[in-house]
Amino acid sequence: MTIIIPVLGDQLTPTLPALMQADPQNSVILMMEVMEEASYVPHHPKKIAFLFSAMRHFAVELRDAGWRVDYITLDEEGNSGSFIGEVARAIKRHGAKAIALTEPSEWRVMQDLKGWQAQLNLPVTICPDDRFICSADAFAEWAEGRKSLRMEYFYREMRKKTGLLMDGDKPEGNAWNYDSENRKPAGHDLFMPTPPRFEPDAITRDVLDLVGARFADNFGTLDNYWFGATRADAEQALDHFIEYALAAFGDYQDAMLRGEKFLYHSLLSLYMNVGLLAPLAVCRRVEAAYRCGKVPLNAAEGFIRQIIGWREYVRGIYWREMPDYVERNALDATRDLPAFYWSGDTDMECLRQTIGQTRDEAYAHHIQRLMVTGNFALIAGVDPKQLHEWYLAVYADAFEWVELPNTLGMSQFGDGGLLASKPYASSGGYINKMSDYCGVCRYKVAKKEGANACPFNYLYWDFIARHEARFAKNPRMAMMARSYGKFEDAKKAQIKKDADRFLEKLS
Ligand code: FAD
Ligand code: DLZ
Ligand code: SF4
Repeated sequence: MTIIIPVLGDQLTPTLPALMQADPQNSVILMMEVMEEASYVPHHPKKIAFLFSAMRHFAVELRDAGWRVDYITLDEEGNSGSFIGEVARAIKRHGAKAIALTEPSEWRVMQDLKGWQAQLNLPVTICPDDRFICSADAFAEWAEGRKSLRMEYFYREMRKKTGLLMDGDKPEGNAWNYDSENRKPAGHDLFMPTPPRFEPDAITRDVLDLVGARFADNFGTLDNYWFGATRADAEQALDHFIEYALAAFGDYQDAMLRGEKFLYHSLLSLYMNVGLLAPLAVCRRVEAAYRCGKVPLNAAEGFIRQIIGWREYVRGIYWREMPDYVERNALDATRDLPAFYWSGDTDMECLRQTIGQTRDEAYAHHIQRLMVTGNFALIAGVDPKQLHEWYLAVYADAFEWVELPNTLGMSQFGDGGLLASKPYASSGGYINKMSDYCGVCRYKVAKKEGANACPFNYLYWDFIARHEARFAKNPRMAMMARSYGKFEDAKKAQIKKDADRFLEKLS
């Protein structure tokens, strides 16, 4: 009896549960490039190219390991454009009697898949995805009955569970979190590691031609394509990060510099998110680098926290809160996403830099996403769903399970504080402290009012004003609400005037 095993674009792991329980003799692995997935948001061409190239290389890896792989390219004649359409065609081609696959990472695809059995009239087995440290059920159990779901407490559980950076039952160095040491601004005199570039091979070149021809109108450039495509490439990127960047990762995690797109960041999210690197194995390598004295504790702890803490935590939130999570808009923000998010055409240097490098690389680091593009949208009152669709489209590592809680929850406070204890809103002062953007900006970061003042300055207070009553009840925002309340009427009126003028021009 032939069984079809669909392997989706972010399931590029040889030990995938659906593969582990299959017999290669009677299985056909089905991999599909389909328009439905390639266009549910207008993905950055580099993201599509990365997915297709990694998928095609994985098909080679599977065939070399003895599997039969049926690979459908996007331009193949008869490609129906959808997962179910391609599974139906494959059933006919192979006379298959059953389907088995690993659960998809996104709600949208899971819902679709639940209808397959009835629509295809064949048994469909869905295996749980074991590539995470905390399953969705275990997260729900942890969350059950808690008044607050702060990541920090979840993270401590994950440290205990994995034993990472533990000294018996105590945290290494006697503290769980070294974030306070991780806020140094960077300068151009620092040595910046250059991330490894992977020259496109014949497979990737074919993909680049295809994507260039089919997705030329999408935001983003294919030029200077450098992403890896295989497990070996991803391992090399990890080695490089540990060798050259990890030691300073903690110190400069929040820094931003003009022209320096990567600083000491790992650029590993895209490989982990598609299954080319196992998150726990990555963390064990980082811990080993600390244990042998190669990197300091604040770097290793800071990095491991992002993965076994934030990455696992946002996935737990996603599966617990979907499907209505995507519709939440606690701050009633309704402004359309400004057009410059799709062009980079703005005279605010911080946004110009961040959106420009997003267009060029399908990458921006966490603080650029959170405190530049996210912060601006938050204080300008942009509709969180529109912003979510932008983030989902423009980053090579963007999959809804990780992107949505980060955007809607952490960055936009759209869930009303389920994920973040306070909105990540700031005036220009924070950006000025952590970057060198403001020095060359047409706006003056030190100016609070008038046409030349940094827009983040008056938009920040306008944001506080719009939500004064709500923030007065939030222990972490009450001080700002009180400060605003004490402003003289003339100052309040000026903030409103500047914000209205700016926002009117924006729309
Ligand atoms: P590093 O800075 O080197 O961090 C190491 C690793 O930690 C990352 O590779 C990633 O796997 C993990 N990590 C760090 N922060 C987070 C976080 N907040 N949530 C989950 N994992 C984290 N990350 C994605 O993988 N996909 C997304 O679509 C995505 N969208 C985001 C949207 C917004 C608005 C924000 C604020 C953050 C988003 N993040 C997303 C989290 C984070 O910005 C990226 O993981 C990180 O920038 C990826 O670059 P890196 O690999 O160089 O990370
Ligand atoms: C992101 C993406 C894109 C652009 N294209 C495909 C594709 O053509 N085929 C595929 O299997 N996967 C693709 N992906 C990744 C999927 O969107 C991802 O695997 C699912 O969303 C998981 O729920
Ligand atoms: Fe951004 Fe304001 Fe600084 Fe300009 S002055 S770069 S707008 S924070």
